[in-house]
This record gives sequence, C-alpha cells and structure tokens, in this order.
Amino acid sequence: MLLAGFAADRASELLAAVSAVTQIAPFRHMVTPGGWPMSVAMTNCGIAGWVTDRSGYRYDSVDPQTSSPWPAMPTCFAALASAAAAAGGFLGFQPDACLINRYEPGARLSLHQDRNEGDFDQPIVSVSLGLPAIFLWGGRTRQDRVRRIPLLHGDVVVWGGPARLTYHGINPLKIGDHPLTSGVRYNLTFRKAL
Ligand code: MD3
Ligand code: FE
Repeated sequence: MLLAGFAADRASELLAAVSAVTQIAPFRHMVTPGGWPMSVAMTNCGIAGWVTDRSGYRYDSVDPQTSSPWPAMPTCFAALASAAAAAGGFLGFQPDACLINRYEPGARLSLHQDRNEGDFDQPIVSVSLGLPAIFLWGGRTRQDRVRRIPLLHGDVVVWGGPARLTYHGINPLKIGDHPLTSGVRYNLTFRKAL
C-alpha cells in the first residue's frame, strides 16, 4: 500500500534523526558477496542491522566497522513506522531494524528480494526522503514483468502479505536538487529482522 506523502510533514525531524544516527554509524558502501561495492551507501539503527560482505548477507547486532551496537532507533522513526503499518492494515508492527539507504546520482539497487528476515508475515515499511526515484516492482519470480512506480519525498509504502517477497529495485538516481536533502535521496526501510 502506497501512502503518498504520509511522512512529508515529519521529514525535517526524520532527516535530523538520520544525521544523528550517521554521526555514530556513518554511511558506507558495503561489499556484496561477489566482491563489488554497492553504489547505494548504507547504515542502520535499531537492535539489528542489515550487512553484506564477502561472506554474505545477514543481520548483525553490531556495526562491523566499529564493533559497537548500532545506534538506537530514534523515537520518531519507530512512531512513523508503526503508524504507517497500522494505516496499511498491520496493527502492532514493532520494527527492530531500520536500514538507511543513501542514493547519490547514478546509485541504484538491482532487482532483489528481501529474505534475510525471520518472519515473512511481518511487513516492511519504507520511507522516501529527498530526490525522487523510479521504484521497480516485479513479481514472485525475477522473470515477472516489472512496473515502474515513482517514489517521491514523503511517500511511505507498506509491503506485506502477498507483496512481501516480490522482486523489487531502484533505477539509477537522476541528478536533482531538493530543498531538504540537496543532491541525494534517502530511504528508510523498517523491518522485523529477528
Ligand atoms: C517490496 N530499498 O533496502 S524501498 C531495500 O528505495 C530496498 O532504497 C529500496 O529495496 C529503496 O531492500 C526500495 C521499497 C521496498 C522495500 C522492501 C521491500 C519494497 C519492498 C520488500 C518486499 C517487497
Ligand atoms: Fe529491498
């Protein structure tokens, strides 16, 4: 379910929280199991964080760069995720992980499924901030036809039920200038990882 503009009135508070998190756990270009640095820069907050390196994809309770726990989930993050999930029909969603993605021009996410979480009955809530992007929404197999859906500043999407394991990605970000984020797009994805 797309909740257009759901987070728009809270965007500056969310972006201030992103800035606080990244002072403790800076954005970094993680390496895929195949050995290539991702074009999207990532960090996490919450009791678990999504990481990738040469040994694979997983959730880890510590930041491998500092060996310290990930920063706590900001209160405004948890409140937004839970309100959006409820609006999408998932009452009582309590995410334990938030992956924060930063897209600079050209950064992209190729078609994938999110399947490192423990319970696929739990939704994922995503929040888009800053520059717009074209979201690719496929089907249950990589071969299924892909729909192109613009995601704009403040949009929140709740991915649950039959949508939870669909293939998805993000087209290379176009150059732009946003009043709140300048030249970048941020995406917050809230998950119940454990
Ligand atoms: C559909 N992020 O972090 S958010 C990811 O904009 C990811 O940064 C994209 O895909 C981004 O894994 C897309 C939308 C999204 C997130 C998770 C999903 C869509 C999803 C999980 C299942 C189905
Ligand atoms: Fe994903």
